[in-house]
Amino acid sequence: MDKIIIKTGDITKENVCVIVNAANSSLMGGGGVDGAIHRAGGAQILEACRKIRKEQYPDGLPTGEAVVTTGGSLPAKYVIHTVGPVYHQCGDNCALLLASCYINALKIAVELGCKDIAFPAISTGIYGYPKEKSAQIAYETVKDFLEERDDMKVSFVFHNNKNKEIFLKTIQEKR
Ligand code: AR6
Repeated sequence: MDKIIIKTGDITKENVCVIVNAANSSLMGGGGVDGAIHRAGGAQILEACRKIRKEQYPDGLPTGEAVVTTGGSLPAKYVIHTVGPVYHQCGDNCALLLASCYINALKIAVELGCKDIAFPAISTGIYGYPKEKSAQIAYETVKDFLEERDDMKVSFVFHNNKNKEIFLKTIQEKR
């Protein structure tokens, strides 16, 4: 399916309308892809996150939800920040919460009028989601969504080849 692109790289370099950040509920930055996005995107992103916290989510962004900010100095125009589930805390809701991250981000991208979006492998780093399980959920969720929208391109951007290979292997029989 050429509406889905699977690649290795640094998501902060993606020249798309919107990239997705695997944030935490504070929206104040952190390590992993979150840290990379804030570093590369500059202070404008943090400023916008502060405003969202103050005006919309004083207690933090709940897991599975998503919000949008400027892309600051990134090539991407926007960043959608979502909070993935912490694998050892989400119990029976893990799959649903992870799928919500993807769905809510895609919905915002449509509202923004974006025709392309790039995702990192949400929750598979510090939050410990098993990569095979996350691959299945991410791929199926995006694939289902794209069945309704043939004008949208979705990239899955992996930080290294190993993670990309795990993803490809897991989804192979579903392509
Ligand atoms: N481009 C693409 N993928 C990346 C990049 C990058 N520049 N950097 C890392 N990854 P993680 P999480 C991959 O830990 O598990 C933060 O501190 C990485 O290899 O960034 O959702 C937040 O503030 C991994 O596969 O996000 C939260 O506190 C994937 O991105 C917490 O981590 C996600 O790893 C969120 O944890």
